[in-house]
Amino acid sequence: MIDANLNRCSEGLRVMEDVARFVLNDTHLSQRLRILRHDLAEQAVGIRTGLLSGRDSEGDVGSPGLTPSASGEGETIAGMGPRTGLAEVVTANARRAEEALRVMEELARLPEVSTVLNSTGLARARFELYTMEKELTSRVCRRDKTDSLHGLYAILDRQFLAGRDELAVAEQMIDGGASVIQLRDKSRFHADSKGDVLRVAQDVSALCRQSGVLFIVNDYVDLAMVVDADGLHIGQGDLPLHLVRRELSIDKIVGCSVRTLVQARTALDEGADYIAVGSMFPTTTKTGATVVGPDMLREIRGAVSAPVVAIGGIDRSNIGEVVAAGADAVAVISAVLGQEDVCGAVQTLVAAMGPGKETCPEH
Ligand code: TZP
Ligand code: MG
Repeated sequence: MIDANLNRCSEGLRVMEDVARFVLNDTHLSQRLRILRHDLAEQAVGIRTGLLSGRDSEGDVGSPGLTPSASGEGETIAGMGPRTGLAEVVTANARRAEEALRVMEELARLPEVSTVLNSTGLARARFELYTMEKELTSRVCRRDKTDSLHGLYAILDRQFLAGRDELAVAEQMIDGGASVIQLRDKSRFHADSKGDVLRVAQDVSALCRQSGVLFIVNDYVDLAMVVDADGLHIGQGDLPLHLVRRELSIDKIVGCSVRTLVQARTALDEGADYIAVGSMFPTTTKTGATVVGPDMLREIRGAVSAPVVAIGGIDRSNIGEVVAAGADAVAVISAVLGQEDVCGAVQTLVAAMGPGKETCPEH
């Protein structure tokens, strides 16, 4: 049992470590997982030869024999079915390692085992692993979302709809090829209008989910939570990042508006998943917006590895400039909502972003 569980645990930890290392490029997290794996191996150093001598893989009644698959297509190894994504791989392997630690912890309570395994140390390792599982799962889920932060980031600003229906406009944005839709409402919900925004947010959230488009709520963490949006976007004057992060579930992303490299670094240090740099050009949409220009975008792009969204005064005439400055995605309000043909406006902008960013409407 000790031999099997030492192997189980280090194998599970190794999978987690490799995800942190090769997928997330996270030195800190992969190092923490490696230390845990090494500490465990160290505990068993004195008994390794004895464990190997007692190993009988062929005679193990639980060895993974080949069994016919449920679908009838060939054979699978029992308990080794397909996984839906990397997050599931992380969960399965964390469980495996945690269970193995628990088994060893129980064995370490026996007098004959307590001389080689330390139950307190194993319990400590298990709790450390629970924390790392949460961190790693969160990072993998959020990375899946930020992977979609390319192309056109269309902002559905309720104050720029000129009487049009939100859901119809969102549909046109999606048809035009938008990769992300953000719901923005700066009315501060006069009187009883918060219920209206909630209904709109619910509808647009469902539409985006169905269409595979990322849905972000601007400013309001409560709305983002209630409608299960993919994430929240905040500015420099909004609730601090660590507070919104605490409220949102671990798979949600948070974007932050910045004007300078210092603000960008601070936002990312505090846990932002992406940043929006603006204003790129003069705009009348946001009062008091400071124009920082594509040069600021270029500087920030060169200094950070997180996705960078360009925003402010961007239209078909200048979108190429911000793409050339390194924008991963381009956020617009008036260039889309200022046009009667929303779908066409989005298509034009997507096409102007250049090859690789263009998409074709599916319906
Ligand atoms: N943040 C910086 S500039 C801006 C925001 C929300 C306004 C973007 O709107 P437009 O019409 O695309 O300039
Ligand atoms: Mg804000």
